[in-house]
Parts: sequence; C-alpha cells; structure tokens
Amino acid sequence: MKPERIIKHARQQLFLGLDFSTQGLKSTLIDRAGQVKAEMAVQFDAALPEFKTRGGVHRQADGLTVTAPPLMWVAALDVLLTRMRKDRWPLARIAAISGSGQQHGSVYLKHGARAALGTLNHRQALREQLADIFSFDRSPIWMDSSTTRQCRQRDAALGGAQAVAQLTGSRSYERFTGNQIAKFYEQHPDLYAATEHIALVSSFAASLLIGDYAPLEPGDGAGMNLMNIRTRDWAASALRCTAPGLAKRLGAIVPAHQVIGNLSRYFVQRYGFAPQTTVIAFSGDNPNSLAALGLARSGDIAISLGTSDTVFGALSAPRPSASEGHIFGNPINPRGYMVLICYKNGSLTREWARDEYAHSSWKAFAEELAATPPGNGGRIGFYFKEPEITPLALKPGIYRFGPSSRPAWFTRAQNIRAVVEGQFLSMRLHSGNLGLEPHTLLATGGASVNSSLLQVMADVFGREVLVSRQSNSASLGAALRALHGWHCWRARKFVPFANVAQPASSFRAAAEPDRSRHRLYTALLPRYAQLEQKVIS
Ligand code: 5FX
Repeated sequence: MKPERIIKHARQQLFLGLDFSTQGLKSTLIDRAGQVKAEMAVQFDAALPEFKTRGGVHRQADGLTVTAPPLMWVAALDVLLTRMRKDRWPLARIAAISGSGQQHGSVYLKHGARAALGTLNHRQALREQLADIFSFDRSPIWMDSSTTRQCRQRDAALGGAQAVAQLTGSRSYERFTGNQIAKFYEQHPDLYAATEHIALVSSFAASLLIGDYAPLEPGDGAGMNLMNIRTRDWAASALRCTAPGLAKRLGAIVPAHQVIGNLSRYFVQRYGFAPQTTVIAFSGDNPNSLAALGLARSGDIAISLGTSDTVFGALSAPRPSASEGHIFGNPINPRGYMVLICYKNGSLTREWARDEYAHSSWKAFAEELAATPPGNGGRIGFYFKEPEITPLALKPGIYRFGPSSRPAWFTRAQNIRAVVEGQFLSMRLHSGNLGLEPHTLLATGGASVNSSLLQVMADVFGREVLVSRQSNSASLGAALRALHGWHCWRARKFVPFANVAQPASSFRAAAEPDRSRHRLYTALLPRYAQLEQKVIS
C-alpha cells in the first residue's frame, strides 16, 4: 500500500517524543500532521532533589569529571508519566514513541540488568526495581573532559587524530563515549568485568521503554569514536583499543527509523498505554533537533543556543576533520550525514557575562551590547569558562585582545560584545572550514529568544535568521521520528521523512543582516582566526 493511502485510512493516532536532556526530561506529543498537542517537562534538580544534582549533573572537585546518576533518569520517567496520567493525556492513543538523549553519556549495566528490565512489576516504581542494575552508579556525560590520556592512546593506536576522524567521523574527543569507556575499564577493571551492557543515555532510555537492551542508531552511535562513519557499524580497530570484549557489551546499530520493540507491559499496565505501542530507535539530542527542523538540503543550517552551543546541518558526503566538528549519521536519511560543531561555552558563559558585566539582567546585557559599536573597535575576546572543545581541547581561561592584537583590558560593555561576537565569529569560521555555507540560519535553543544575540548572528553570517516557535526541538524531533518510523514500519519500506513527518510549526523571521556590518565582520574574521591560533598554541 502506498504511504499516502495508509495516512488517509489509518485512525488518528498520536506520537510521543521524550528527551532525556542534561537538565530534565521533556516530552512532546504530536498528531499525524506534526501538530504539537501537548508538552510536559520534569526538571531533575527540582523534581528529584534527593539525587543532589545541579543542572542535572554532579561535578567532581578535579573540575574535569562530570557525571549524572542514571537512576535519576529512571525515576524521572515515572514522575513524567504520572503527571501525564494525572493531566489526562490520551496515552492509549499513542501509536509510537521515540526519544532523545544528551549525547555521549554512558550507562553501565551489570549482569542481570536485562532480566530486571524484562520482568518489571507495574505495581512498583521503576526506581525501586532498577536501583541495582548498574555496575557503575555514575554516568559520565558530555560535559566530562577527564579522558585526555585515553584520547591520546586512541590517536596512537589508530594512526593519529586525522585517522581517528576519517574512521569515526570525529577526532578523539574527551566527552566521546569510547574514551569514557576506556577510562572506566582502566580505573575499574573489576566493575568493567561485571558489566553486561553499555548503553548511551538515549539507548538506555529506550531500553526502559522496551524492557530489553535497545540497539543504537548511527546519529548517536557516531558520538562514541567507536563507529565506522561510512559503514555505520562498529569499527573493530576502535573497539580493540578501548576495552576487551566491548562488541558484545555494546549491542547492534540499526537505522534510526527502525522499530526496536513494543512498549513494555509495565507502561501498558501502570499508565494505560496501548499494548501495540511501537518504540522507534532513540537518538541524540542534536540528531533529533536536525529532524525537528527537517534539515535536508545542503545549506540548511541551524544554530542552537543552549547549555552547549551547537551549529548543525545536513551533508551528503562526510568530510571528517581533525581540527573541528563532528560528522554523525543523519537520523532522517539513512544514507546521509550531519555536521555538528559543539561549544561547551554556550548559555552558561553568556549567563556568567550577564552576571559579571550586566548586573544579572538580560535587559542591561542588551543595552550594553547596543552601547558598543559592531566590531567592538577591533577588540576580540575568547571566554572559556568551561573547558572548551572547539577548535581544540582548551583549559578554562579568558583572553582579550585590543585592536593591535595585544592583550588588553575591556570595559563591561566591551566584554559583553566580545563574548557575543567571538562566539558567532567562531561559528562562521569553523562551519565554513567544514564546507557548510548557509543560505538561511535557523536559530533554536533557550537563548534564541534573545533578539540582540540573533542580530549579531545575522550580521556575522550575512544571512537572515529565522526562529522556530517550537523551543523543545529535541523532543519534537523525537516525536516526528516516532511518526516517521511508524510510517516506515506500516509501509514496510523506507518512506522519505519529508513525505510524512513535516513539523507543523512555522518559522518566523527574527533578524535581517546589515550589509555594512557584515562586511566589517568579514574583514575581522582572518584576525579572529589568527588570534584563535595564538590562544590555542
Ligand atoms: C554534542 O556533541 C554535545 O556534546 C552536546 O550538544 C550534548 O549532546 C548536549 F546534550
């Protein structure tokens, strides 16, 4: 049967996207037209204070190790679903669920965990039944930068940084799962031996839903330094230099639109979901955001201004670089790729600048920005409050240069402008190096409501900036992928994403570039690149 006929004759079903983000669990419910019907979120710190997280994470005293308790994610799922049931969400009408997870985090499950997942009692909360399934009760997450040594070992074993990038789509990154696993194996060989399965945050969440170990898909799988980016299967040499017996602990990689199982009986009996609810492979937050924006054409680029800032876009042929960015599988095109450039100094660093230089007020921040000329009179700054990863692994530090490229002191307003301009100049420089040439820019993420930031973005890139009214792009993307996967499953073949799963929310023009300001930034870019070299060398 043709996909169009299936759409016409099927009953009106709903599709759920869950996003296990760093700070909370978000959800988006859509109908078959991609229209958002409901949203709900649980903030980890507030809803589950007993886990004592700040922003959903635990930071160790070394300043490098950042983890999250995986049991908190388990507990959050029950909290969210209980609230949905209380608010009378039509859970029985949900035909398919997919999800999203913060990328790179690893969850270590001990022998017996699979059996525990498969035999849940719906009368008891998940956290009571699953408290003992972890061989390590701390999941290293994407904010962790404690694996430099393991990265260098990977480089040495695989023939250097560019060779690692060619094979896996990215050079060795501290936060990438393979390097976390290598560190775990080195530091806790006994716990590694006790580990039956290693999941990503996304596949762990999917495992809860299907009551079994869930496979990965190539969007999130590419964020591990373990997957061959071209074959989309494990790279044996990359597994070998990580830890012994890893392949059997990682499970399979399947296409992102694949049904990975039916919803576990636990959720059917406890919350009233339909027994035939299908679960589609979960992916990472960035691949899901790409799906939410339907980025298919080359030149479609999005910039997400969030806890981490990311630049991402679709690509047909991978051009991995050891200098910047990542190539991941494209979750809406099984033969395509996506580029992602990630900055650790995103909203947290802008918020720090607001507190430090603008009396903790966004209004004052915008006024200070407006009080300084575009280009900041030739002043350029680098603000790494967090250890940065783009273009290289960099320690925290602040570097300010005057018009003559010498270190300089900045006023409050000059600091604010330098924080904002520096970030967009960096994005333009590094996305250009990877061959991304935007025709328009889509801005998403929490800080995309800030119009003064968007104006600088438009001026630096010389392109119109559009924003989506939909802010939870990862959970929306997951919901759209649930819809897409469900169509593919019903059609028994791959159906193009755009045919069945267009996001219904429209984009609105938010900033027009000013030609003369754009020329000024274009002239500034080579100096920015030179100073960046100075800072990183
Ligand atoms: C991407 O590579 C990242 O590390 C971040 O964007 C995380 O996915 C945030 F959750």
